[in-house]
Amino acid sequence: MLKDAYTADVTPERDGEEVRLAGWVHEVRDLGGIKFVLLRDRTGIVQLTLPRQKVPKETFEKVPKLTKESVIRVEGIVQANKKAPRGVEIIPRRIEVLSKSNTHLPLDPTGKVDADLDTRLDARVLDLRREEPQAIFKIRNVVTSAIREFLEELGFIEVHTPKIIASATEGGTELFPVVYFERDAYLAQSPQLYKQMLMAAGFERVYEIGPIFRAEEHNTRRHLNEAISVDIEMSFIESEEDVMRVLEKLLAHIFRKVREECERELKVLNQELPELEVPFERITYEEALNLLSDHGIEVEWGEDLPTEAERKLGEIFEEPFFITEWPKEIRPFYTMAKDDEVTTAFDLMYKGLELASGAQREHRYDMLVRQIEEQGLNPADFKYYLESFKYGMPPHGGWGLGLERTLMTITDAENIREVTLFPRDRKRLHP
Ligand code: AMO
Repeated sequence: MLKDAYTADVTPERDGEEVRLAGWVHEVRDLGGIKFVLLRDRTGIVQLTLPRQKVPKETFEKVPKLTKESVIRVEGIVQANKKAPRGVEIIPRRIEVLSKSNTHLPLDPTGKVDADLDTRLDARVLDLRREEPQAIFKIRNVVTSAIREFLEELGFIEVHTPKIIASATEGGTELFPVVYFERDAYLAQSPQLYKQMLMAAGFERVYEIGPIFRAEEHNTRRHLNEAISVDIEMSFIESEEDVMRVLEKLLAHIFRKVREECERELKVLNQELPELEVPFERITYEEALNLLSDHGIEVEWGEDLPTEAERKLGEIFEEPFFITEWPKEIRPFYTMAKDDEVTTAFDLMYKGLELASGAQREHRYDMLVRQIEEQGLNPADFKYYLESFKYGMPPHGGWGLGLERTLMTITDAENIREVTLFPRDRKRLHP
């Protein structure tokens, strides 16, 4: 390795020790007889101090030629110094330039010069060097680890289902067509049909953390055209309550893990995470409409909740909550109905965002075919899916949780693009 320590490992207690560090030139300050370089790596920043008398001439003379954001490697001695940032500095013996940066930067990664989101996303690689995005993506990693840990403890196994598919699952309008040899194919909007087929295959409990593709035409702050969804499917449930309980406990577990493991990152983002108490409150769709009406927002029965309504509910409920018993006409064909009007479908809401939706599924073949037809779809298009219901399909249910939306609530990001490395939206296919 070219280095044996991170900048965060350099502490006053290591006074006198020799270290080898490497990273980016954050800043250079040249005061003539004494020069300073701030060296940044993924753990933070340390000051290199070069008094003319104390460092080799060749090293001293290299400093004025260092360009910001160049990658350098440093060998030097740790020196405790109360006046230095964090009370410690490095007196370098050797500085080696591993990769010189152009002097004209499209974006200032020190964050001192404000840039709008579009400029930042255009120069995303430089933007990601900033402390805040670094914190966000470390948290994102802790979140996915927490999900795997929690679900596997409950006996779920991770699966990977196809992302090139032949038929729509969440309604036909949001599909991305792809050229698949001589046939029509699409990018998967959801692992829905496959996770259900795995219930017929006897897996009983599966989860997937994978991409979903939605040809949403509108640019909003909470939609992407490619997002990551955390999906589960679970057999032998008595009702949708069984999968809702998994979901609420998972969210509480995620928050706990991030609180425990991301103290530094939360501080960088200026966030404090609450302890989420389970069970979350549950209100029916009808109760939600009444509540909204009391607050001056009228939504007609059978309509999806508009953004404004979701936001209002986010003001009324401080904690995450479920909306249950959604009307039949606005839920997908695979949802099990409760009666002629409402279904077992639920949404998990928090901070004005829909984080997840799920339901118990219709596992009875004849009923399922009827529901496909009622939605104006052709059962023949679902031949292989439907086949799996003919030879023993247990009662089952599940949900899909948006990973980016979950991260928005944890990091308080105003825009979903902030929590996505290289977001895909209507206008953005690069970088
Ligand atoms: P749904 O379509 O509600 O349900 O998607 C599940 C969750 O995925 C997230 N999500 C998105 N995030 C960002 N950008 C998007 N364009 C986007 N679309 C969806 C949301 C949403 O709550 N098959 C069902 C799930 C199930 O019943 O198991 C489904 O896909 O957080």
